Amino acid sequence: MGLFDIFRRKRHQDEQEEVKPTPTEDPATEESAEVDQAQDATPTENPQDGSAQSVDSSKAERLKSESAVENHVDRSANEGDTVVENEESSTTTESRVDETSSSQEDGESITESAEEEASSTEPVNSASADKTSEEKYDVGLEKSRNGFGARLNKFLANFRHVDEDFFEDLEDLMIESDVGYDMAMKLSDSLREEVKLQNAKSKQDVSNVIIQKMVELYDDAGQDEQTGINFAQSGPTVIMFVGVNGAGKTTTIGKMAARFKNEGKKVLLAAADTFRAGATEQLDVWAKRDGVDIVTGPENGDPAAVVFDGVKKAKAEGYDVLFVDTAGRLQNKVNLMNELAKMKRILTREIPDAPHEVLLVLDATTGQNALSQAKLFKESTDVTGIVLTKLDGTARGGIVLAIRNELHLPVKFVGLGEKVTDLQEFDASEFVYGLFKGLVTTTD
Ligand SMILES: Nc1nc2c(ncn2[C@@H]2O[C@H](COP(=O)(O)OP(=O)(O)O)[C@@H](O)[C@H]2O)c(=O)[nH]1
Ligand SMILES: [Mg+2]
Repeated sequence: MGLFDIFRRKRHQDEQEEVKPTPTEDPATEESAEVDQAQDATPTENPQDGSAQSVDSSKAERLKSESAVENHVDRSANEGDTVVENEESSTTTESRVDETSSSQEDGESITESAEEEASSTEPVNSASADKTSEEKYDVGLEKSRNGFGARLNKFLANFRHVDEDFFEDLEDLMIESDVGYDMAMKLSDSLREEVKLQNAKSKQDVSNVIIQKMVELYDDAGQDEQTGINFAQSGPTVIMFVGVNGAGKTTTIGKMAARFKNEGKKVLLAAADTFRAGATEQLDVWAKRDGVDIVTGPENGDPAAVVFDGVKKAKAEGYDVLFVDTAGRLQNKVNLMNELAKMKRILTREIPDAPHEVLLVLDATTGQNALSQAKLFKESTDVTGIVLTKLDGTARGGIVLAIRNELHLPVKFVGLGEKVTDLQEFDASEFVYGLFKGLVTTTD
């Protein structure tokens, strides 16, 4: 069964369960009626008749303000940045707002605030631990749904004819939502055919066709993807984490270690980011919090030596998983890539099929920048998968589509929040559902 069929089925079930709030008899102000319409994908053949509206106005208000915020967020200034230069732009969403990467001079303050945040992160068994994976996706993708989704909705609410302008505007919208140029073009090409074929005319028909095509293109691009972790047949599984500073490597290791430990695995961490001040301590905080062991080295010491100690210990003491944290930058890009290659060689010498995974950690809030980083890392390291962090912090969840389409690397985990339990295995159907559910109705 294709991804879109799963999507439709889920949507249908939800629609059956949804208790639609009674439509406000009072047509209220022009404005709120308009917002309702933009939010709700239900076709309003007769806009004077409020019967098709089903969204309460508080949600609409929030939607309005969030999309305003979204428009305000500065797009990553330097699309062609190199790995090393990108470091400055990889901060939290909040600090990215209204800031171009080049204006960020003070790298240290970013480091500190990132670490503060990491250490203030709730430990395991926080309240959100009770949430199902579906709920986590739902909450974590709220911003994207209200950004990307609502823009699409507004666009559809305003269109008159499916003509050339329509496709051009749609392409722009897709590109601005980080879907990627290539994907946007593929989508509009296949839509031209499909809209004709399905004789889609109403807003809802066209909306359904767009989402269907987007999901299908996404589904097709990921046919052979392996999203699970590749565990060793026997002996320790070695998972190496790479990515620019601030992307979320250390935090992801902390979260993933907690998860594996809870599954009963014996976990060891290797703090091979000896370059960045405080990086070892940050990982150590996680080790203590998770109750797992850690191997460290001196600051500015040889990271490969830490890897060596780690893999020796993992083998000798029967660990199930070894996580290797690495530096996001060294003196320059070449050094960084050489260092990563050296670590890999050491691992392979000790365990021939190690590293079993090289996970590239990307910050979803950096959009196209994350994509260009990924291309650089991919060129010099055998990346086996992506961890896409801070999806909760972006209104442009389209990045997931671009990753699959342009990088052909599986997204294996996603970060949907800062809590230890907010790291989730990537689930394509939960993802597309969380993103687009408001835009499709299955009832004709
Ligand atoms: N909201 C949110 N914040 C995250 C997520 N993952 C990481 N972060 C934050 O991103 C910041 C940088 O993370 P860190 O692990 O230090 O990045 P590193 O330099 O790649 O090791 C920290 O403040 C983390 O709490 C996520 O999925 N959602
Ligand atoms: Mg780190």
